[in-house]
Amino acid sequence: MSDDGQKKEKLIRSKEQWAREGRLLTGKAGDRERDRLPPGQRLVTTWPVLDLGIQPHIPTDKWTLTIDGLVENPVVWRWDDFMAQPQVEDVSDIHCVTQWSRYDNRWNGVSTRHILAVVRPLPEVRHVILHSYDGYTTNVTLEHFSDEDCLVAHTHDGQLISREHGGPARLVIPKFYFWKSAKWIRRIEFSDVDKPGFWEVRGYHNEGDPWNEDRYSS
Ligand SMILES: Nc1nc2c(c(=O)[nH]1)N[C@H]1C(S)=C(S)[C@@H](COP(=O)(O)O)O[C@H]1N2
Ligand SMILES: [Mo]
Repeated sequence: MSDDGQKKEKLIRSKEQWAREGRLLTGKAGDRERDRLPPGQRLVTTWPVLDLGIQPHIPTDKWTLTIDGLVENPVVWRWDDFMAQPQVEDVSDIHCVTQWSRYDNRWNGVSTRHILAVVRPLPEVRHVILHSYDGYTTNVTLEHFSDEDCLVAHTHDGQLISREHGGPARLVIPKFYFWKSAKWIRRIEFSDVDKPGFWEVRGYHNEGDPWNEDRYSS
């Protein structure tokens, strides 16, 4: 195995171990109305980079976003198609399961509500599976995906999202731990069945609500 491959395996093993041991759990209940900072989190002003060590480079002229599965109108957007969709701005907080939180991130992009209006999921859809260019996947419920603060973002705090942070485009699902916010998004799949993603099959919680401290599955 390559050095990078070994580093990645080591990182994955240690996260799985954390999940088994329930590391970082405070056992305190949060209250999203009362506390801006969820239990066990600490505020940072930097923006850490977390991924599997592969940061795919997708030039915008090669980039496509496929939105399909159980929908009436599947689409494949090239970059220009994506940028021609109605644009939104949303300011939200990031909460990473590794305990850092970052306030007031200003995101620009295409809202998930607009995506729903374009593709029209069939009535049996309950889950949304996010597929990325690095092979990463993650799953969210249709309900969580449809929240008004969710978007496929190309810009963060006024600058195009850098490659390390998931550019040219990434999901932002602010109310859940940041592992749900897929970087380098390639495909959005609407499904009637749940398909736990990369971290969800390795011991992370299926929903990941920071105010419930949904870090791990057990
Ligand atoms: N495609 C992809 N998306 C991903 C990841 C990844 O490895 N690949 N890591 C997740 C995790 S665990 C976190 S905490 C955030 C980190 O985003 P950042 O590097 O922009 O802070 O991306 C999430 N999205
Ligand atoms: Mo993470």
